[in-house]
Amino acid sequence: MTDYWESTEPGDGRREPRAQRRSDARTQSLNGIWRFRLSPTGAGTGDAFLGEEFDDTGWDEMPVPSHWVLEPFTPLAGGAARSMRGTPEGPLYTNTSYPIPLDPPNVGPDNPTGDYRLVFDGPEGWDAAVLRFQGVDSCAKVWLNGTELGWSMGSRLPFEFDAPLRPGPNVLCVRVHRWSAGTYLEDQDMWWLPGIFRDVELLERPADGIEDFFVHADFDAATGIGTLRVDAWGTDGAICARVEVPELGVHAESGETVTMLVEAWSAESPRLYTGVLRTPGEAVELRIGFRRVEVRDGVLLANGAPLVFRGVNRHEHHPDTGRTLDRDTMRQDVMLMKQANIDAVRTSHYPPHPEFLRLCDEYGLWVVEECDLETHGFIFAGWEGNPPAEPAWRPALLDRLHRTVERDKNHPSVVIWSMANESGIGETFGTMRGYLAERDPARPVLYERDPSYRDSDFFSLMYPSLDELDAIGRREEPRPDGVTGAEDERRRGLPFLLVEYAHAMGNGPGSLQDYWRIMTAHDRICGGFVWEWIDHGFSAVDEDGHAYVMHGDDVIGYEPRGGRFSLHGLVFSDRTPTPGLVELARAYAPLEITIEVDARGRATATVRNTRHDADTSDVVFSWTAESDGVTMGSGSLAVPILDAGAAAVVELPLPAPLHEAVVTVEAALAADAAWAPAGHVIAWGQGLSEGEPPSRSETALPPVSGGVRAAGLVSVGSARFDGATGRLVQLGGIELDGPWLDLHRAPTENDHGQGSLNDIASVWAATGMDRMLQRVDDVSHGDGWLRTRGRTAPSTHPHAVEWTMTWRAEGQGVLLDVDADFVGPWRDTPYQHRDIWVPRLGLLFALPGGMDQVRWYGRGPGETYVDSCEGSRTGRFASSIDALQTPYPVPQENGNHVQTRWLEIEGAGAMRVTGRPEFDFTLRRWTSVDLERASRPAQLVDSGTVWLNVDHRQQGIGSASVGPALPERYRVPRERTRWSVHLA
Ligand code: IPT
Repeated sequence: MTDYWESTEPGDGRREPRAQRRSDARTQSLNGIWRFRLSPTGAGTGDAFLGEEFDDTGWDEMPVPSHWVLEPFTPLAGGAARSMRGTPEGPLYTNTSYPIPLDPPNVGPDNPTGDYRLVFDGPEGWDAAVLRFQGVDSCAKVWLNGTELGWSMGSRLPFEFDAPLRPGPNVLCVRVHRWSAGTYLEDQDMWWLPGIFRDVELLERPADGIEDFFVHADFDAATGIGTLRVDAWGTDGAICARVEVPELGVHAESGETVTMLVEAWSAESPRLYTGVLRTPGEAVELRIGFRRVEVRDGVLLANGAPLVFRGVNRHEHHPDTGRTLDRDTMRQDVMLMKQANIDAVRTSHYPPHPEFLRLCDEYGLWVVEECDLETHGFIFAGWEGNPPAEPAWRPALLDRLHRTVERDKNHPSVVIWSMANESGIGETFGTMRGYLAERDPARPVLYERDPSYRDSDFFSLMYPSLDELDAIGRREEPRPDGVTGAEDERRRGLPFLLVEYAHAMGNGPGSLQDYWRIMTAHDRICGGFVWEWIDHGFSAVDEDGHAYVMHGDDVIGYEPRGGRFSLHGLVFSDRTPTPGLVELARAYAPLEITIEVDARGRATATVRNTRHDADTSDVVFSWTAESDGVTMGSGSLAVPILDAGAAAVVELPLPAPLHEAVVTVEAALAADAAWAPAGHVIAWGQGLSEGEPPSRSETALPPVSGGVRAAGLVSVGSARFDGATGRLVQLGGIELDGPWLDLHRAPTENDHGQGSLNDIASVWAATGMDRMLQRVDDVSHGDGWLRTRGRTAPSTHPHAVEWTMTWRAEGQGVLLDVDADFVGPWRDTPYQHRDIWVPRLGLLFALPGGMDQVRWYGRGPGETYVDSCEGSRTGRFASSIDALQTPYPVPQENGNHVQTRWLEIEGAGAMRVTGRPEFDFTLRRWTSVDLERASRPAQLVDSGTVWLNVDHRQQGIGSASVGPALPERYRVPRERTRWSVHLA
């Protein structure tokens, strides 16, 4: 006989799935400290623990809810209680592969199994009770007072049993298997975290209670009429219950349809009407949001208006408790999202804790709710035996969908059901789709992975390039392989939903604005969901007491590991926003503000309301004008109230006339909102007036001579050079060294590509970009000038950059002109099949370690890259050098600033770099090579020198760890380049 945990059946003995609710029926939480014992095989501790007399005092204690792999307890081998983190017994992270041999539905005898035991006093005076588990990973069998109630799989889904309680002490026993047949359906890219990780509760079931209910609340945008029908069921089928919504004057019966004028629900205007559904035995809270979501003429509409999701994918994660989240943490996610102008969430890749959806209803987020289903790892079997294609698995797949839909059907925020993530193709999707069409025809259905899209109301892809997305928007995408003409034609008529885009792993993603511009340019595209919201890292401390963030590669002695792919969020594991979230907030801004400043210093602002439905009555506007970062004027700005989609042009009362002015208009919340205080900036725009190009003095220099080298120091204005090497050694009062022509950066996660695909970092390593040697061929100088000519190249290879640096005294300092050319057979090498480009083209200086403060004028205050800078303003900023570093948990290139006009560095003396016209800079206390070598932040130590990179250009950050290669326009082209910079 097969063991139940290796059965393709979803469970046994459970009650029918039904709606989550708040009701006046009593509840008793069984959360708390339980007794726990881990065993190495599926047999657990045997049957003894079921006995009432069993003495469990020698067992471990385990909080419920929690994942046992994250809590301290006695290891299988014995010894003192400790956490399993970092060992193969602890949390394991895989991306696509299964952590067990692919032999469905078997998982093998080695199956860590936790026996849980709780003795509790039963409630008094209840008619009947239900025992509910909100989530157990991955399979649980349950006994009450020695009697088996049943078992269940489906980790992120609730299950319930009738619970024959008795007065006084009751004994609840739960056996939880780490691996089960359900594991084959749960191959989401995340940590494998077993345990009773969501709430356990007793629910009173009053006689004449409401077993289940379904709120149908439609909204007709043309008339403003809401249509309400609440269906109700008791244990024996449909029942008659009272529907009371006092605010709407509704006093109706279940099953009855009533209509009235209402305000619609939307993410921007989350209007909820509170009511009660009542039988003699029970009163259930109703939170009704009227809205209609539909696909019409290939466009997704909500309440009659096109819906474009400003979305993110959200996993549940906490750096200490894994997927056990408290309400405050869920609320924090919602607040942070709303503050960053995010209006939609895909619950990748499973139903979240039900409280999260309640918050989405209340605060306003559109939700694409995904069923707990992913069979990604069948890719390693060529999709042979993929569960959606195997009839034996059909009940299990349907069970998961039923439990998703039945639990969450009453949430207005849930607007789309997603049947699965990355689960190949199979007939069962048709069955699932059929169930949805019948049970809940009011919500469109998504499934991304089947190229025929026959069971989906959306055409959808992950990680297309900008060009591919644009072609899709124009409905000109190529026909995919393996689909029929009819399927292709149907698909072309569907709206396009970008289910995942922009890979926020490490320092990334780039191109958020580019994607958003394409998404909003075409009706067909109903928005997208960034991958993803949060890094999945665990808090950890190394042997030396340094805190670090544990990722998939930190599990020692275990394969396969998904490695650092566990860290790809817009917020770090502790929910600190990354620079990527700053950029996204601007891309998703609900108002578009563009400013034009003409030559006479007159400025106008065009404000366009790009919200879905809300007007701008909640917003106040203000303006500021700055010249070289100094405020010249500011004030509030009267902008008429704009309906969604409307625009206005207003003139700005600038003080006249301004030279090189930056004019900023901000839109901020006029009053406190539920999700942000008054004054929170939701959108801004900037305009720049053109200044005069800086004048430059040209001294005629003699042509480059051969081999002249001076001894000792050579002065040019306030600068002094080593006559032999031509290197700058003194500037004003400070001693420094350099510049070296620098082509290298510490690769970002995205530079590493995915596998061998788009792995530009290994091309850089092969081309020796990190070990360039600088040779000086010639130094010549005269009155007020010095010129150095040289060649920068790695050992081994024939390719090089030849350059000339010419210095002239100018003003208080020196003007440097650089002329650099790529020479040699950059392609005639063993790696010629790869496209080679360089990460940066610029100059590296070594400054005294005593430098510590910076001021600059350019983009800021956070880090910026050429493909991720529109979320940062142009202005004057100040920081310490230490605060310029973004603490990515895996060290990599960070802290760049594009479009810098000038930079002042202070500490051990002062230095100023002025762009002609602009440059990129980074400043750090370690080198790029140190940054590349470090695997944890604590390994980055002060080298005693401050390293300043002044780049003509650094390449963008992109999304290549999963997405397309970096678009060409964000690369650093390998071509002859001339640029200038002034140092003083
Ligand atoms: C895609 C997955 O759906 C998501 O869970 C995550 O793994 C992401 O990739 C990468 O971080 S699937 C991939 C094959 C594009």
